[in-house]
Amino acid sequence: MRLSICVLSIACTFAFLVGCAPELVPPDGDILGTVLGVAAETADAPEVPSHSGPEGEGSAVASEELSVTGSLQGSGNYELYELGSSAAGDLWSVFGADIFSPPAPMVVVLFDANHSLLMRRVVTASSPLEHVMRDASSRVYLGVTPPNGGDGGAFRYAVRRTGGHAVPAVRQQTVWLNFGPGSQVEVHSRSGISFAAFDGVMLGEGYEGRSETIKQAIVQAMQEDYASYDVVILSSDDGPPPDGPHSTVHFGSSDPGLLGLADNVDNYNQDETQNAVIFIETFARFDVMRLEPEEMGQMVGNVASHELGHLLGLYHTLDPDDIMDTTGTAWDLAEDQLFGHTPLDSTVFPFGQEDSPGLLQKTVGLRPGVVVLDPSPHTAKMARRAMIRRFAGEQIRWMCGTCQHLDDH
Ligand SMILES: [Ca+2]
Ligand SMILES: [Ca+2]
Ligand SMILES: [Zn+2]
Repeated sequence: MRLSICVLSIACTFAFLVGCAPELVPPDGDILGTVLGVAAETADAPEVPSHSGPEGEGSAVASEELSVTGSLQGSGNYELYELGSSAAGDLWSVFGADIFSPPAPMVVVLFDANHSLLMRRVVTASSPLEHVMRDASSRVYLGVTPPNGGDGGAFRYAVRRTGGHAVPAVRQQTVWLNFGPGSQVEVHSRSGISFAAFDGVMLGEGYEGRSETIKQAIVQAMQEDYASYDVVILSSDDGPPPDGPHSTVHFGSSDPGLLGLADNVDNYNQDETQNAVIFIETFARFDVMRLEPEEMGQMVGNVASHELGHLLGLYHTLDPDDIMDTTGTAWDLAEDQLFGHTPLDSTVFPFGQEDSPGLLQKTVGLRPGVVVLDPSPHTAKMARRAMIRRFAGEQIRWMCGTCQHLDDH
């Protein structure tokens, strides 16, 4: 097997990929990284010279098994290595080599040719990253960055590609929405939480007697968000939990800092029997917005779709119109959000995107009857909203003469 590699060694807070993908250079960004473009065609190719950046260094060797070595410290710093093309059924394995004592845990990711996230893992000496390619990709990139709250440090990884593995089949997911009471519900390895059945008044006094309207809006929002995918969403109002394997989204309780919580980010939905909770009472803080019951239901539904997204393998993104976003305002959260193809939140990786529709399609598959996923309406809607947001922001600045003539006399 031959691997053709191109090393992109970048370790700067605002560095972006150049050379192989010049379109990614932001119009006003600084290009601080240096690119080493090397095509090593044979297993005995010479070692690629290492690049010493201002805050990191890295190198890679082409063979059946690549060795990737570097050092990174501080959040926002990362390195990218181009690993060449890859076929569906290729298994990529990234092992931490135990040469440092102890080796620093680092976030290791794989991106496809579109810089969309394929897999993410905190790699340590005992915890490798493994990923079977669902689709062929003309390029695969390996990314390394220090973990959140971690210092980073030196790393050396063995990167192995072996072909011919079975592509994991897509698998339907059943989800039960529990609006009833909960007893000792365990989520994200927290101690069990108990709560009473959902009631609109938990969201604020203005929602007293509006429980049914709000619940319907929650269920409708979630069913819309997952309408293209093979996800069956059932409500406790329609019956008891299904007999077969299912995940549960609970609606109850409160948390001082959270709207929702999921067991984990379950890459490609390895576990069909997980829990998430939507902290209904926390939403009472939005009572001041005087949202209609339908709007409040939309807001809760966005969060529920977000937590279910984690249970199906989705990470945080940076687009207030996207369901996996965490950066928007409460007003953004009260509007209809969508699964989109959007930039990753920097806490996931400081580069790249998440193609949520693509990942859901590869994980649970399309709903029977949906033949081809057409993301264009979603993409167009997001683009339109982004344009409106920019337009509104500019209008407000233009109309404020005080700011423009603040120091005139
Ligand atoms: Ca899961
Ligand atoms: Ca929606
Ligand atoms: Zn989240």
